[in-house]
Amino acid sequence: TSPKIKVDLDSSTGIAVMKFQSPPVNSLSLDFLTEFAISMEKLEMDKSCRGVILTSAQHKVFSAGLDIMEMYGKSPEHAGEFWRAVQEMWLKLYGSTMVTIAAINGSSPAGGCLMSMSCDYRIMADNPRYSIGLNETLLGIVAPFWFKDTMVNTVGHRETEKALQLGLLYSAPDALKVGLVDQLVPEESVLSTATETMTKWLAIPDHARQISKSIMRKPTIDKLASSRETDIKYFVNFITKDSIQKSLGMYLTMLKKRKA
Ligand code: CO8
Repeated sequence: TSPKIKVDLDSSTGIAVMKFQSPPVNSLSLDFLTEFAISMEKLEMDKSCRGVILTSAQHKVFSAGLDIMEMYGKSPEHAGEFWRAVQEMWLKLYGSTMVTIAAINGSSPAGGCLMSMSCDYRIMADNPRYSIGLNETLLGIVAPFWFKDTMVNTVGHRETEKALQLGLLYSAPDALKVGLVDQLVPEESVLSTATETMTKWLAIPDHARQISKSIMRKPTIDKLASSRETDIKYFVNFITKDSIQKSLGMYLTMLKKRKA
């Protein structure tokens, strides 16, 4: 199978670009998440790499979030394996010692928003048609505590409280207003701006920046790291409920219909 993520490391600058190329919408399947974790691990261990830019090769979509097909009509064993991979993605990204920048060149709902928020800095294309947010409640499912924690750490408690209950998807301009993204630029400049920003972040002494990042993020990471099995059990129990499967089924039908 062809790679779902293209990794280009420029060892002269220390900047790697991870380009998601899993058509049509870069949904986070088990295969995608596994590849992501392996790529992150390789870059983390590579002394010549100090920063990673995440971006999409797809037109209009950064990532559609978790692959709903991995949660629909699957066995508890599969659901558990999938959820472990989702945890792994977040632990590796939120806890990375490298500088991470999301170059959000399209819509970024749910798991896509989580990935973006897990980076150190977010640059989004200034297209009002692109949206980003944790819209889980719209699917009748619930964003887990560590999704919530990541959003609280990004935009604060009050905004998160509203956003999670309403399943808010913010247009790019609204996302900038609430601080969900740091900067909007024309679509064609998203990647070049990310590279320029990365250069500034890399000018800071690594050890001092890394420790500062860890001071900010470690308590949030430890909460999940110390309760992974409980979190997996909770997810599997939740997602395999008939009522939740029914909600997901209805949402999938709506997705397909909307297209026609
Ligand atoms: N998973 C699987 N398939 C998807 C997904 C997805 N997340 N998103 C889109 N698709 C499929 C569509 O059904 C469609 O399939 P087909 O071609 O067979 O009809 C195809 O991808 C293309 O989609 P669109 O035609 O909709 O493409 P657009 O470019 O018009 O729109 C969007 C792109 C904006 C990304 C749109 O597809 C969209 O809104 N997708 C849904 C996004 C979403 O709601 N994701 C939520 C996933 S849940 C999650 O990430 C966290 C869950 C936490 C679980 C906690 C439980 C305890």
